[in-house]
This record gives sequence, structure tokens and C-alpha cells, in this order.
Amino acid sequence: MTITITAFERSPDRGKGLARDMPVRWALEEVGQPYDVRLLSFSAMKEPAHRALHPFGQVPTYEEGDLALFESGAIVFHIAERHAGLLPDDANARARAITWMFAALSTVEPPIVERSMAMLVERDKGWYEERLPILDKRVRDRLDELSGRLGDADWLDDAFSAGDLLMVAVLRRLQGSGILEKYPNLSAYVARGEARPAFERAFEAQLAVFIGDLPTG
Ligand SMILES: N[C@@H](CCC(=O)N[C@@H](CS)C(=O)NCC(=O)O)C(=O)O
Repeated sequence: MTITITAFERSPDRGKGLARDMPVRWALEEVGQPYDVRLLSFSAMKEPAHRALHPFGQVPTYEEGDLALFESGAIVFHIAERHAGLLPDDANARARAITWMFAALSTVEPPIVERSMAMLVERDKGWYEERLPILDKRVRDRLDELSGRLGDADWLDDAFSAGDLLMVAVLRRLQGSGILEKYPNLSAYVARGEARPAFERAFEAQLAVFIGDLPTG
């Protein structure tokens, strides 16, 4: 059955692979599933046709037969459940990998996104200069903890899993902040994720959309 995901017609990250279709593309590449991409403008994302798939008018979505999903974490989880390669077979290891998926999206991502949103939309506010160090510290506190937990391991829980996929995708949002570089083990962890052939294929596919090389992934 054909899998179709949605992505930005023109990604605001200018092809850096930070939009959330990227973890979905990466997961599909990891498990060897081909997919089509429907590109959307910002206005099309807010139209009723797209809101029927995504109540918040965002990307990505995922369609496969009569199944329609939204939320990148739920989509990656669905892919990982249906295909081998992203979740371990052992029940406890699988539960731990799923825990890391939640940790990436509900514990590590929020302070990172809050910081980048402030940089995007609050720069002209009187409180910005005071607030930024507070937001920086919240991010660093999480990274301190994550870095301590990862130690010198390659992945968060033995073998690469969907938990690592989402964690690497989240940490990539710190690109250009100068924060991640202070954590050599986390920087190496992100680089390990980015060096995976499936990541590279996903990255190239989303970049091709941005540079107009290829309309779909
Ligand atoms: N929690 C959602 C967040 C989705 C999201 O923020 N999507 C962004 C692109 S990365 C978007 O569509 N932004 C446009 C908008 O919100 O209008 C997920 O993980 O899928």
C-alpha cells in the first residue's frame, strides 16, 4: 500500500532537515519503505482538506490506505511497530526504546523549541535579553542529564532504535546555537545518527525539495 506523507513546499529551515517530516522520512528509510510526499504551502496546511488529516494544520501527516496519522512521534512509532529495524524484539528493551521516544519529544524537545521560538519571535521584546539565558540554562540542564546518561555509549539503550532516531532529530534543532558543541559525546551521538545511510537518504530527499531538484521524496 502506498505511503504518503506531507511536508513543507518551502521549508523555513532552508533545507537543513529540521522540519518534522525529517524523522518520518528517516524512519521510512531505516525500514526500507518507499513513500510519496505531498508538498503543502503554509496556506494549504490551514485549509479544511488538510485539517481533516491534521487538526492543528501542520506537517507531517501520514496516509496509508484508510489510515491517516499526524504527530511525527506517533508516525515514527507506527512505522517502528509495523516494520523490523527500529524497535528491539525483546519486550523490555522495546519498552525502554519507546520510553526514549517519549523522552525525546516530551522532555528534551520542549526547552529546545521554547528557546528557538523565543529567538524567532521575541527578539524585539524588552525582556528578551533577560529571558534568553534562562532558556539556555533549561536546555543545558537537560543536555547535562542526557549527556551523563549516554556516557560513552553509541546509542541510548544498546542498539540504535526509534528512541535514538527521535533524540538525534530533536538535538539537531540546536544546530548553530553553539550549545551542543559543549557536549562532545552528544555531538558525536548526533554525528553517528547523521552518518547512517538511511538518514543521508532522508536528508537528501528533503533537501532536493528545497533546492527544487525533486518535487517528492
Ligand atoms: N508535535 C508535532 C509538531 C508539528 C509541527 O510543529 N510542524 C511544523 C513543521 S516542523 C509545522 O507544520 N509548522 C507550521 C505551523 O504550525 O503552522 C509533530 O511532532 O508532528
